Amino acid sequence: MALPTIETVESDILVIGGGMSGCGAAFESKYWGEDLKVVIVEKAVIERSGATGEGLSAINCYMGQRYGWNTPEDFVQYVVNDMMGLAREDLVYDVGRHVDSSVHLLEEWGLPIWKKDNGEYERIGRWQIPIHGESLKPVTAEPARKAVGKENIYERIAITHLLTDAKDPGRIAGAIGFGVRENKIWVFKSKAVIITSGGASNVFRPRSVNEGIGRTWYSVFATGSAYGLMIPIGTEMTQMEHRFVPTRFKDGYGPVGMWFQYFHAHVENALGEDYTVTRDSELKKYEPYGSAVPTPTPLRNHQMFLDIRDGKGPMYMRTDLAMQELAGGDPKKMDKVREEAWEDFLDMTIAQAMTWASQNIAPEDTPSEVVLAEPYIMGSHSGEAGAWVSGPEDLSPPEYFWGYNKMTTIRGLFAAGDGVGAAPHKFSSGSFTEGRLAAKSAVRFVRDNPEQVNLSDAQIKDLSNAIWAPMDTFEKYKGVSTSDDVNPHYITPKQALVRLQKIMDEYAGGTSSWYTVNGPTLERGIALIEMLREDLAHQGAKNRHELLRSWEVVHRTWTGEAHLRHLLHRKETRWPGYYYRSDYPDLDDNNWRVFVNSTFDSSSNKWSLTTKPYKHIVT
Ligand code: SFD
Ligand code: AMP
Repeated sequence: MALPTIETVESDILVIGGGMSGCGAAFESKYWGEDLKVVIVEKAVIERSGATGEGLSAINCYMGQRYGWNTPEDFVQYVVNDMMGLAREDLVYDVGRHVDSSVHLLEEWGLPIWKKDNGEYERIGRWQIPIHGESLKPVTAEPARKAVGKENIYERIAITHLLTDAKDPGRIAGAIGFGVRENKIWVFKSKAVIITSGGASNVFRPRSVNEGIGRTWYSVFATGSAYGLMIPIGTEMTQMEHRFVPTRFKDGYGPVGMWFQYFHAHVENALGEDYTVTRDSELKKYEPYGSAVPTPTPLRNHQMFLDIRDGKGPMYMRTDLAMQELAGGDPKKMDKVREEAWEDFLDMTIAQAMTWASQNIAPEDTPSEVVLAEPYIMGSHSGEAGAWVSGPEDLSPPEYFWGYNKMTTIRGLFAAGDGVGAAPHKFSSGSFTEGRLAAKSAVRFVRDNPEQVNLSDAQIKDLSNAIWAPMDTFEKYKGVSTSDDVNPHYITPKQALVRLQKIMDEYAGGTSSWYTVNGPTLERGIALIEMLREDLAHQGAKNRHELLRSWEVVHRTWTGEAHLRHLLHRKETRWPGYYYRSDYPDLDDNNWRVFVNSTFDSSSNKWSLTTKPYKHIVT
């Protein structure tokens, strides 16, 4: 098959991914850099792309400084505790001090936020406010589209690789990808790049199998691209061993935060016991984090995990008791509570509402099962995997600062949202905020470094061939066997994905191995994933849709490999409830209250892992 045509777009700032952080980055780039050419490239359509495309029912990161609810300092303390002692205080503070104004901006643009009679925002928990959020994404995308101009938005183009400068591999020069609706390779040449292409679902085998394949908690379109793009060019990554294991309503993956905090429900095991009560003493093993309020997310999971391991399941969220208590016997009040209960899922996770309907669950009468889900690799929710970025100049010590806030270790490459490591609990609002902060910094970078970047024709030709190879491979060999899916010359993207998920599930502590790993298991997993990485060059794609899937699995595999290698490096169990190292079962603050960082060197095909100090900055 002939190689498609190649089209080149030049810009000052290129934003890869038009999700929450990408829209923030695009909007803010034009605010500070009115005269600059800012381009967004997105594999879908920014109106509905990314993790918030389906909508959300809450803004989970809001300080409420104008009401005196919390300060950014409180936020840092909360986040560090929730991460069992490990988060970059400078980065977390930076989000905390700017996030409220971002939320107010979203409201000004049309986001309906629940209000009390006195006009104050309603609250769910300490940091969370409820929204009628089905349209959060269109509300966020429209100002970004207006700011950069529709001629600068390149949608339905999947980025497969970042491009470094032909004369300086330590400097970014753009990105390359392909059109998912037309036979075209796209080259984006840019002086600065902001990578906002999201976290990773489906790296681990999900609990949903054939009956509901594709159903996961985090967006199935979150394919680890932020990591899979940054790692191969040698960007330093941090905390890639970290994962988020969400407690979720069973089978529909409905989130639980609203239920625990707003409806004040609790979970009971089959014996009617509440693990937060019966397993209270377990927390003492993990001081000083065990006594933090609220109990850190992994430890809440850990308490439930012990019940499940001891055969005390199923676990039920007592939605019935909570709703009846809130309604207090008043049918009118119950109507309101029922409406809120269903809206929580209809705004955000429609599949959970469908699961309830199909299983005859009326939440005011029927308790609803919850489980621990498969792990997700991400940097914006209760997970902290991502790039090691420079912090803000007014806060960061020299170890955390190299010139431009949110710049990675590749000059001119900035990150935000799920792409930034060691800065969790940003959620939608914080990711949007971090995108804005990265953009402000990228504008300054472009002003300080106005010279043109250099692309190599040879590199573009090689990458174009590699991008299109799965289509060529399929065309060449498709008649060799009677079934397109069974062929000695290629593997399909779906087969590659299933193989990745099997490796991760069995060797990297997924659900079937009870989130448990040890050194030899991880080493075996690394050996298998190295072979998978080689085999991924032999994928066959029937059409452009499968071509997209084949590159998504490449990005997911980089994410999985980094996860395995980081898990092996950290010789302790810091986050019980997220994962357990059976050979190092304890939390070891003396030796391991440090960040684990890695870089990959493509010329030698070798990874190196190091640690970076944890610095206490905010008091
Ligand atoms: O209840 C390429 N999130 C919640 N945040 C909240 O504030 N409140 C909630 O209620 C939240 N909950 C929740 C959440 C997410 C999901 C899926 C559910 C429930 C069901 C988390 C936030 O959504 C999340 O933190 C942010 O969206 C993260 O922002 P960002 O910008 O890091 O990622 P993105 O929005 O997914 O955007 C990524 C974009 O990149 C595109 N992309 N484009 C080109 N080429 C490639 N190769 C690309 N790869 C990806 C994507 O299409 C996307 O547009 S609750 O559970 O807590
Ligand atoms: P979730 O719905 O689980 O994604 O959580 C939404 C928000 O509520 C996040 O900020 C969580 O950290 C928080 N959260 C969830 N469950 C609890 C809980 N039991 N106690 C305190 N915070 C919680």
